[in-house]
Amino acid sequence: MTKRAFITGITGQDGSYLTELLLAKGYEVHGLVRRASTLNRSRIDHIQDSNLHLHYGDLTDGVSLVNLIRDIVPHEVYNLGAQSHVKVSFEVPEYTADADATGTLRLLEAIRAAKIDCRFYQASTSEMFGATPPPQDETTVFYPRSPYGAAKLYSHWVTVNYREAYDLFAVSGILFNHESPRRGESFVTRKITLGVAAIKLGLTDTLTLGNLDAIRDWGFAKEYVEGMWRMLQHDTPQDYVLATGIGTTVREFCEYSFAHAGLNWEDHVAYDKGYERPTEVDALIGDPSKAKSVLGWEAQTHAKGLAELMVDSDIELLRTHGSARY
Ligand code: NDP
Ligand code: GDR
Repeated sequence: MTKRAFITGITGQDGSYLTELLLAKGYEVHGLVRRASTLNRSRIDHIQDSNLHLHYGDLTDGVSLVNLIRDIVPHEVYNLGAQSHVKVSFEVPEYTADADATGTLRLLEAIRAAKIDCRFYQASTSEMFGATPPPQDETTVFYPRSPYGAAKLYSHWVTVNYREAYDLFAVSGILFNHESPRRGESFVTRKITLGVAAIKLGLTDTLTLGNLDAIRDWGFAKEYVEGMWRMLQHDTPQDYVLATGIGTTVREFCEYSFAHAGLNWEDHVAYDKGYERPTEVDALIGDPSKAKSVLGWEAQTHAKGLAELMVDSDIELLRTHGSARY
C-alpha cells in the first residue's frame, strides 16, 4: 500500500528536505502551498515526481484544511507550516498566533472531522524553553520569550491534549535550531554565510548583525527531517528533543564561516541594535539522549562543519546565480 503524507510548510526549508525523504521512501506526498503574488516554490521546484501533489490552502483558513484532509485521507500529517521568525513575531504577534497556534488547532480538528486514522507530527521548538537554562530535554520547564515561542507552546500542548483526549497518534518534535543551504536568508546562520560569500566575491565589505553572545545548538536540517519521520514510525506516540547537544555562540559561528573563506570576521562584522529582540533567549543547548536511545537518531553535523558547507554552497550560489535565490 502506498502511504500518503500531507505536509504543511512544504515550501520551507524542512518541508523541502522532508518531501525528498518521503518520495525516496515511496510515499505519495501532498503539500499545502500559500497563494502569494509571486511563486514561492523555489525550494521544491527541482523535484519532478508524479507522486508530489501541491494544493492551495492556508493554516489561517480552516475550511481549506478540512477539505484537503477529507479529500487526501493522509496516513501521516506533518505540520511544519508557521510564521517561523522569532524577531518578526514581535512585529506581527496576532498573525503569528493565528498561523502558529490556532492553525495547529484547525488542522487537528480537520483530522478529527474527517474521522481518519492518521499520525500527526507537530513542529515544536526549543524556543518554548526560552529563559530556562540549558541543557534542555523533554522534561525541562517551558518559559517562552516571544509571541512565536508562546504560540508554539500552545500548539505543543494542544497536540499533547489531542493525543490524550482522542487517542490520536500525535507527537511533538522539540527541535533545536537546524540549518542548511536552504535556510531562509534572514536567519542568522544563513545571513552570515551569505554575507561571507558576498564579501569573498567582492560584492560587499560589511555584514551587520545584532547579539553575538547568544548560544544556539545548530544542526543540519537534512538530518532532522529523518528524526521527524522516525517519530511517526515508532509504536507509541511520544515527544522528543532533536539537537546536537553542543552550544555555539553567534560570534563563533561567524569565526568558523569567515575563517573557512580565508577572512577575519572582526574586519567585516558591524553591530546594529535593530537586530536585537525585546526579550532575547540567551542559551539553548539540547539533550538529545531520548531520540538516540528510542529512535536511534543522532546528529552527525555540528556547527563548524555546518558553517563550512553553507559557506561553500553560498559562494557557489552567488558565483553562478549572482543572488541568494535558487
Ligand atoms: P520556514 O520558515 O523555512 O518554512 C515555513 C513554512 O511555513 C513555509 O513553507 C511557509 O510558506 C509556510 N507557512 C507560513 N505561514 C503559513 C500559513 N499561514 N499557512 C500555511 N503555510 C504557512 O521554516 P523551517 O522549514 O525552518 O521550519 C519548519 C517548522 O519547524 C516551522 O514550523 C518552524 O517554526 C519549526 N521549527 C524550525 C526550526 C529550525 O531551526 N528551522 C527549529 C524548531 C522548529 P511560504 O514559503 O509561502 O512562506
Ligand atoms: P532563532 O534563530 O531566533 O534561534 O529561531 P535566528 O537565526 O533568527 O537567531 C539566532 C540568534 O542569533 C541572534 N542574532 C541574529 N538573528 C537574526 N535573525 N539576524 C541577525 O542579524 C542577528 N544577529 C544576532 C538572535 O538574536 C538569536 O539569538 C530559529 C527559527 O528557525 C525558529 O523558527 C526555531 O523555532 C528556532 O530557531 C529553534
